[in-house]
Amino acid sequence: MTQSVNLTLEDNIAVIEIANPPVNALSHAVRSGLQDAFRGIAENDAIKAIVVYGAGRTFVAGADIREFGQPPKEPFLPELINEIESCTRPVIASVHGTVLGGGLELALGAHYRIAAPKTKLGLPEVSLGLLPGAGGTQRLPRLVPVTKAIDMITSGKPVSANEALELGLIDQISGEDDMRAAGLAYAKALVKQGAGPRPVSGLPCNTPEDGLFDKARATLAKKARGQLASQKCIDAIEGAVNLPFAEGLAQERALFRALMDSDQRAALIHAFFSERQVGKLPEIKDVEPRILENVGIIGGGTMGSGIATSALLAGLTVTLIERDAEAVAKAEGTVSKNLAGAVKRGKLSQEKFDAIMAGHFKAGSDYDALAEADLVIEAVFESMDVKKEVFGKLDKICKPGAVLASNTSYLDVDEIAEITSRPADVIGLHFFSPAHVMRLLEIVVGAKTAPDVVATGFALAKRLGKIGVRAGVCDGFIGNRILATYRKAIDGAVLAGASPFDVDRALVDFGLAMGPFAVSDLAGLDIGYMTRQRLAATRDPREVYAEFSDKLCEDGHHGRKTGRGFYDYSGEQPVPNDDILGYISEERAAKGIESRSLSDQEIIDRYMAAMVNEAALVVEEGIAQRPLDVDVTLLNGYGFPRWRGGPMQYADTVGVDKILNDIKRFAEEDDFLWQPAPLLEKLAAEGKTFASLNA
Ligand code: T1G
Repeated sequence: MTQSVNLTLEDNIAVIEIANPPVNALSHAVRSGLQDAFRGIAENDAIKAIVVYGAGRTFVAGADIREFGQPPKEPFLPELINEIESCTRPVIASVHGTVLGGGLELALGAHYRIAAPKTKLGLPEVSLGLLPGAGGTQRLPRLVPVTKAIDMITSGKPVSANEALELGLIDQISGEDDMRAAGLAYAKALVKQGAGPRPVSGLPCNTPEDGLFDKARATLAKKARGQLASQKCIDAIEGAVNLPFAEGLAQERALFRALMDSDQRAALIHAFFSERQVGKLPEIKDVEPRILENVGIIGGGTMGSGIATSALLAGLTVTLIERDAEAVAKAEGTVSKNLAGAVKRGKLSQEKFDAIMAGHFKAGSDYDALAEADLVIEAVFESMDVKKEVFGKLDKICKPGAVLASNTSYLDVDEIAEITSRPADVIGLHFFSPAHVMRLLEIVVGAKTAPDVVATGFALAKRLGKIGVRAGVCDGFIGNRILATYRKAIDGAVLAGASPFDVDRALVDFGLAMGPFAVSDLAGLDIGYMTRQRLAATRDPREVYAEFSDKLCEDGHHGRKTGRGFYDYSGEQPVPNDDILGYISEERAAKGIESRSLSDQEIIDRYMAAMVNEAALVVEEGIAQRPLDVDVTLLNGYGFPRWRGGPMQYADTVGVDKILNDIKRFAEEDDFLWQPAPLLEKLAAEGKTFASLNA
């Protein structure tokens, strides 16, 4: 027996403990240990039943994802589960925590299932670009309705123990959390009743409604556009209904193997591990974060109220400061509305809502209320003068050791820090709107920011359920700096001959939730306009500057908020605002550009080459610590399609040399915008990947 699987005997019941922290993943050692245990049991007729449970915080949370991409080692999980299921004595899975993927499949291979009250059970493989490849697509529809099996497997969402009991996925909910004891008690009761093995594979598959599978395929073709895994999930489940178990299982395996070899699986697993790696930085290793209970927020606009909502949902105490009673009341209303939305979505209980509003949330206009705050986040107007005035006040009022943070989205955090007497306590915390929804938090580290203040930024991100990414100080940090460049690239595509609507369509087909021009309409064209005006004085005269967005804005069309921008929002659905085509033709003429048609692929190539090239500069300048930091930023703050893993993963997938060749191709049209980053040239010359820099 390996140390990760321990077999003991209690009277005539065999008890198997899986102990492979932190999540009891089904590593090769665990699979071997389980096989040895069951083969030993098969030799011992005195054993009347078998209990399998997990040590630590959870039963098995899945196959060991770290083994993916390596040659699989026997025993393979499907065969092991079949062997367990064929055991001649009843097998009881006694589960708790997050019973996911291969963990749930292991439990389905058992004959009986008992769960602790707070257990979550699910098959999230689709979120890794896979499908349940150890019998899950075959056994689940034999226990629950096929529509529910499709929903669980294609959404990857877990169900609670109560719902699992209602569905028949489990047989009992234990009255305790000691799952060794609960499993033993259940096993003894079964033996007493004379209950024998009850293989799920022997059950008939539930009958699906007519046309269910094709309807599901059509829905997923829209909802998970371009993604392979969810379509293959449907194929596998359909096999469970139409084929004998063994054949359905064989088909599942073939579909699983096809997905395992896909770029989408590599990208999604890259995203999974990158989001766990991104907070691991030498500069904060073993550094204790400062206390984080009492948060002050300056500014109750969309961002300030969103940040307050996020902090309150995480159980922090919040004091929000606005300039006058009217603004305070407005902010209180926004926060209350945000929290009420969380209650409606089941993310917050009514009791907790009442407690927050009764005591954890205060709003006012007196800065002195921040004297005891552990952290103050400034979220006022994006003007350096205004921010300096706020930080000057905070410096006088806040207690020693309080962390002073700015939510600025591009301004110089060092310049802000310099006007305080405590630059080591100053940091940037760039939230993304809506702040109580978006997972990304750019943690902008100034030249003098203390390591424990950086650690506090990451501790805040974790507490808020966000993903913190360390960013250096530059205009736009990581995400907005890269965005500014790929926006220039698509403006260039429009000047060359594409329409903004061609660009949006091509990039939505590429996997974006919304096209960039539609996004700028949503954000407000005046926002981008102000940024471009701010940078006008320092703009290099060699830059080919696209003016059509400015003209649209100067004509009063600021996007959704004024009813017109690149699109016209006066009807049921937004429609292209063809007036913009006039601006663009005039501009091409004025610039002497002979327009030509651009393929969707060229639009995508321009967009991605610009994004990857600027990202390479961001990495080599140390603004982002590693390429994976850029991927995590673009995935969690900018809607980059997760099944492509992020721009750096995309570049590795298509080849760094392809990106470089594209840049050289576009440089013939504009050799100022298209200048290859030295890091990109180096990697291409050495035949290396961006991933090679992620160690
Ligand atoms: N394999 C290997 N390592 C894993 C792992 C896994 N399945 N799950 C988590 N870890 C590591 C993770 O990288 C981190 O490591 C540590 O455990 C804590 O994780 C055949 C093919 C279980 C809800 O998709 O959703 O089964 O950073 O920080 O926030 O059909 O981990 O500490 O070094 O996320 O408390 C299906 C994935 C696999 C579940 C816990 N299972 N894991 O969340 O901790 S595919 C999953 C999670 C499969 C079968 C198929 C979460 C969690 P480190 P954490 P957490």
